[in-house]
Amino acid sequence: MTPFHLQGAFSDYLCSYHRSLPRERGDFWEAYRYALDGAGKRVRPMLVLLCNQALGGRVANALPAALAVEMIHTYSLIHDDLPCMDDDRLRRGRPTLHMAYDEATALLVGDALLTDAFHVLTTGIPDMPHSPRPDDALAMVRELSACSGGLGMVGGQAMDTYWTGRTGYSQQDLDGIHRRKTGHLIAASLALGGISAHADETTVRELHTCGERVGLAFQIIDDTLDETVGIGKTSGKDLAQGKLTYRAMMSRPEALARARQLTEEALAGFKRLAPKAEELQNYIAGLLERRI
Ligand code: GRG
Repeated sequence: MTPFHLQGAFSDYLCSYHRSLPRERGDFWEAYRYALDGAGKRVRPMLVLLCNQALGGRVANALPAALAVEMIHTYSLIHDDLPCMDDDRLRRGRPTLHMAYDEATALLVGDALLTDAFHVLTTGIPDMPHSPRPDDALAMVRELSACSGGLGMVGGQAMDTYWTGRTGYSQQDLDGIHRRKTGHLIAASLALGGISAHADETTVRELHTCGERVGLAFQIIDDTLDETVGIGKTSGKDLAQGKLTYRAMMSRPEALARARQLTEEALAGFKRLAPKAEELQNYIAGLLERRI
């Protein structure tokens, strides 16, 4: 399948999930739908699906994992936008969830997305139940929980919060934060793609390692985009808040060169690991050129 068709398969799957959600009194489910509806780029689900395909897997086996990583990513954005964290009013070109609803609803929707992601990962969605092999289900839960929790994304966010407004950090601190905050979920997306194609443990570990490089490159590009107006989120905020960013540490050409180098290393790894890696490689190379 081409990336276009995989995007379509993911959108259909997401729509089916939407349709299956309850309609109860109150804002909660409406806000939950609003969160999932946003015009995100769906990078992580695409990495799951493309990696699954590169390893000769079946797309139906990868869709639950693709939705699960997008749900965790969406929860992280919702919580990151809250007044107690980044206090952002704009996300994906429209009001953040706590602005469109309220803080309590945003907190609860984020909590629910995080938890429900593991349900979707292991059981699929009501219209399309999924029963992964028990060893694959266990491997996916291990990978996704480790990458999203304290040792992964949340821990990276905590380090980011610590360093905000402080000086005296090194490039190692910067890489450490972003490897966890951004890199781990992207690495998990590639690892889950591998597991859904029944790849062996060594291959999955290597997919994860290559994925961390893709994740770091993705963050570097995100930092360069912080200076751009009109990309659907508040521009220049990282700099104004004294955040630890690659742009605070190096020039734009240096940052872009680092992103290119990390991407090339990752692409070489995928070529070695996956017999049909071309679509995956092209997609990852394209992330360097993104404008949003
Ligand atoms: C609050 C638990 C918690 C974690 C927060 C991921 C994160 C950690 C915060 C989000 C803010 C941020 C800029 C994170 C860096 C990762 C990143 C570049 C997110 C944006 O991802 P895109 O560009 O977003 O894929 P879309 O909207 O396209 O899905």
